[in-house]
Amino acid sequence: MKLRLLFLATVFLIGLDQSNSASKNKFPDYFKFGVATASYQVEGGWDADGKGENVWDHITHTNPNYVKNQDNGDIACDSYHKYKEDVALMKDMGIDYYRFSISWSRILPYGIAGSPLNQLGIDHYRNLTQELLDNGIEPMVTMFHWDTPEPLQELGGWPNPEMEEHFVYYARILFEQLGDLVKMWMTFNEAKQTCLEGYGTGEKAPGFKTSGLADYQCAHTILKSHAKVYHMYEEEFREKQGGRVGIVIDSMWFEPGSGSDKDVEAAERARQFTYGWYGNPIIHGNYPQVMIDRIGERSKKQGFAKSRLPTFTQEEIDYIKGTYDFVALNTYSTNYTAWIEEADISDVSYNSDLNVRLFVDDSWEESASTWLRVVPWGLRKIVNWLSKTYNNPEIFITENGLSDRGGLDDDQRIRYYRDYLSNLVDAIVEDGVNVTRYTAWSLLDNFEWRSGYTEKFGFYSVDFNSTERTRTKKASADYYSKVISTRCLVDTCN
Ligand code: PNW
Repeated sequence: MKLRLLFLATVFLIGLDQSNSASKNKFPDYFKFGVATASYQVEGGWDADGKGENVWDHITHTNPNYVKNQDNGDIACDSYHKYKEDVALMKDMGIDYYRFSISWSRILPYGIAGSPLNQLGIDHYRNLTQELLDNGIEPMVTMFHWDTPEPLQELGGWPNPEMEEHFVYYARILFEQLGDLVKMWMTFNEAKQTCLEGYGTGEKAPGFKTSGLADYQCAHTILKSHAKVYHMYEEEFREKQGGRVGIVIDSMWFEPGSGSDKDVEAAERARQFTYGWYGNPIIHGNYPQVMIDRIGERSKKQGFAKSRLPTFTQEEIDYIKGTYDFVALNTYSTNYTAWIEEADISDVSYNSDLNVRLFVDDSWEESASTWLRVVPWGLRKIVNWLSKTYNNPEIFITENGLSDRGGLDDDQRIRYYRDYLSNLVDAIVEDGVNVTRYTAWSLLDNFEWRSGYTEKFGFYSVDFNSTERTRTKKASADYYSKVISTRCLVDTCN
């Protein structure tokens, strides 16, 4: 009984503390707020107007149990047809920019360099972009958000270095066909998820499990493809179009599980194996030294004649280094890290190369996603780390948000945004970190990959049982609108 009272009192105090915890700092005038979606998760129209098949179409059609409830993105939110309504919802919220992705298979149904262009696909994205501009919303485009054209997967997908040629061909079409309207480009969304989950753990399409090999090959191709597209824009388009190009990298914040040197080392190693795997080559020219050393040593002991981590030549290092106009981060949560004894040498995998135990504090509030605990202070720490590690670059938060099981009175989401944004504004105003954009995931409840439609991230709920895919506003949409219009989290800001 006593314990129970203590518990209730603590919950009350924490609750009280949280309700007063929103920072009084104000977001600077230049700061912009957006929302994000991705093609396969919202568009539907999976074979509409000549679109080709991609790896998510393929896996959900050939292996329906891959996704919870046998859900798929065939219709999703039907945004392919309802894009004008989506734009109206954003306008109503006062959103500054919309981060969406382009479906490669709509533009090039065969995916392959030199294959026929599907004009109706181009028309769709020109219409969407024009609709955004007409409503005062800036388009921010991701070229690739995990939906590899199936014919390219059948040639091996991202571990195959030839993907570079195909991706560059596709990217050129986008610059040529949309570059007059789009000024903000991101080549890849979360290459770590594409590579580690798509080819390492099998958690995402195409579902291969060759960790410690194919995942590193995949990353290598993606990094080279990104660099080539960046240089192509620089040399052939930038002068005329005046846009900016970057890559989106995802990472949790990794906090040492104790103050011991070893746990501190484990945390930094986890950061380098996550953000650094992609960020280090693009910003500093090469993989993080800790990856080169550890994967090199383990490969040697395992009898490989060369490291399983591919190497960049000096020429490639010089070419990749600096291929960004901003640093973009998707982040949702935090893990603690602990140092552990070296993994058995016979184990070939990314996880053994990293060799860190990750865990959470059971008291951290849960969401509908197992990997997503609510840890607002992690956001302040990770942007400080980025700023310090990469020489104070301009940073965009390109995704951040919370999943629940549904409902229009989504208090938990409101608290999530308030507390994460509170930490973000303090990082900007008090710590001097140069974050200029914040993007909420997501505009709509949508297809959450392996979890299908069971985990909801949207400001608007979508009725997936109705052919109309009716959208209904949640309380969090009004909250976010108010933050955007006031640039502050409480009624009285400094
Ligand atoms: C992102 N993690 O993925 C994706 O870009 C979105 O497509 C997705 O819907 C959204 O987050 C929510 O899941 C991530 O475990 C998934 O740290 C998991 C992690 C990070 C990003």
